[in-house]
Amino acid sequence: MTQALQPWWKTATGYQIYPRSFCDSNGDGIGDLQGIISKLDHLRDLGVGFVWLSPVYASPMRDNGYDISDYRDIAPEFGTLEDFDQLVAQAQDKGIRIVMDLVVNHCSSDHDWFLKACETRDCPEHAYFYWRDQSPETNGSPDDQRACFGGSAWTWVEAVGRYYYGHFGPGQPDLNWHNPALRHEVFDMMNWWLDKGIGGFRIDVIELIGKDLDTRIYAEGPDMHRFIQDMHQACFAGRDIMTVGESWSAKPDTALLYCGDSRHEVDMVFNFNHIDAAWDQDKGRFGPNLFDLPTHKRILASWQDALANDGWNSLYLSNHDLPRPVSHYGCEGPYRVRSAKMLAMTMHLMKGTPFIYQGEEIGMTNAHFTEIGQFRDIETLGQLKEQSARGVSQQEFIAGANTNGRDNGRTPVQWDGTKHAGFTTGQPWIDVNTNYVDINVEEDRSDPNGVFAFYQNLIALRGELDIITKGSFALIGGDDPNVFAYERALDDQRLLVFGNFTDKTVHFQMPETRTTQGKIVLSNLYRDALPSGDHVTLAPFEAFACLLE
Ligand code: TEU
Ligand code: CA
Repeated sequence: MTQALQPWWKTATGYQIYPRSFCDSNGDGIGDLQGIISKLDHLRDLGVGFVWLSPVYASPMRDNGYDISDYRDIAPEFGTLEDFDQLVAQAQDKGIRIVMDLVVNHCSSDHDWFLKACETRDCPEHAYFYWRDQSPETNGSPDDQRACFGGSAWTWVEAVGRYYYGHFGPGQPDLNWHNPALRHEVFDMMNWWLDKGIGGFRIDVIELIGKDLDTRIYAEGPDMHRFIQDMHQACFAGRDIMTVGESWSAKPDTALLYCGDSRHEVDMVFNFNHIDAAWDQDKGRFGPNLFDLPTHKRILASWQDALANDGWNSLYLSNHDLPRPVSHYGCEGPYRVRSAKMLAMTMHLMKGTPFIYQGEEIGMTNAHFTEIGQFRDIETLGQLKEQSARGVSQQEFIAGANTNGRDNGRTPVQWDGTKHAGFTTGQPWIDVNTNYVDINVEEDRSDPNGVFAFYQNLIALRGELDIITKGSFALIGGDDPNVFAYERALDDQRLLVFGNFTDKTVHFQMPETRTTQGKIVLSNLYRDALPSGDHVTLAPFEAFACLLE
């Protein structure tokens, strides 16, 4: 049965670039657009079809660009609009689309809209934001809502005699999406970028744009889907683009409301169910890592089931807010390379679009900072203040931040073994991981059995086997504590995928005795066939995929 041609973003693999840490072309210690342009061949060789480019708009960089002060200009430290147009054109020549990060739940407190709004109540821009008057019962601030990055979510502005709302903090005032004039400004700006030929948008914290502060509903508010449908109608309809909304609230039973084909909202969501399931209830990401494989597998499988016949999954383990996968789920020691490959295979061979985060393709590890002064992330430093006030020691906090803090993924990409890992000829804005001499692109790519080569094969396999993008998904042995195994099926083909998440040799019970051997299509160790019988023995962090026809 011939199936309809799939849109490009269902067969492509994505690659996220955090521009500040990717590659510095002018020696100021900060990555930039020309640095990205200089590395496009690395991305072409890898085989990715699009880049998710974290924000490069003008910004005071309090949150490294997730606080935008001019939506229609490039931050000077990243380059110019001409550099951006050059990036889009040169990437396109290499078959790579540029998907931009769109942060419109909030802007920067340095944005002209906000500066005007703070001067007088009598300008249209004042109503682009959420304001509250002094509330006597709480002797000042309208309520005790805490901001994500520490402190109160409400900040006083003397000139207008009111408090404004900043979900993340005072430097990132929330935009009032209930105001049609604000929505129009945003949609107009989005179309300006889309008309420049970008491949789409990753939309930051999309679940927050429908917030209702009167009823204190912050995520997935009553108007969220209406606003996303407005956005789709105004900007996405009729364009050959990809849109993915970041939602920390989406669940399998709400997923289709965002990305169901008939919803005309976004194509995919980044959900975080498999991420924050391992977070401490009280300390969140700054607590211990509570990872449990059966829970992890069950969550991933629930998303595969929810979007089996409609909508589409994003597949990822890391991004600019998360720790490095080999450190968090795999092994930094003798099995680093093998565990990096296992993690990649078990994520990429599920149904959905995989996203590789910069450095993941060579198995970069967490930062392991030793001093508070090495941390740069606004959230980490905000939480340090809050947790210190609660008596948490610096050493205890550093341990938590090194486990799950956002700086782990923001140390510069390690290109080679020269000073600062070839990232910059200047002083890097954040320390380069000290293991760069051994772990870098040049070193890894020189190894035919390196992580990069494995990702190349994995991405190439996606293009060769329709079963990967079209087949059904079924978890095998969901309760097994060591192995993530699943079966993909398409017509009379089966693809069995196995990944051992431990540093031990383990035996995995097959659900039924298999007589056929099948063909190993990818493995991170040598293996020539799937053994017949009722179990499989897997070496530490071994992974393989076997095609049965
Ligand atoms: O992140 C959403 C976000 O809230 C996460 O930062 C998460 O809730 C928090 O780290 C929990 O510990 C997006 C961007 O990815 C992030 O980089 C921005 O800082 C944030 O929104 C604000 O724009
Ligand atoms: Ca630079």
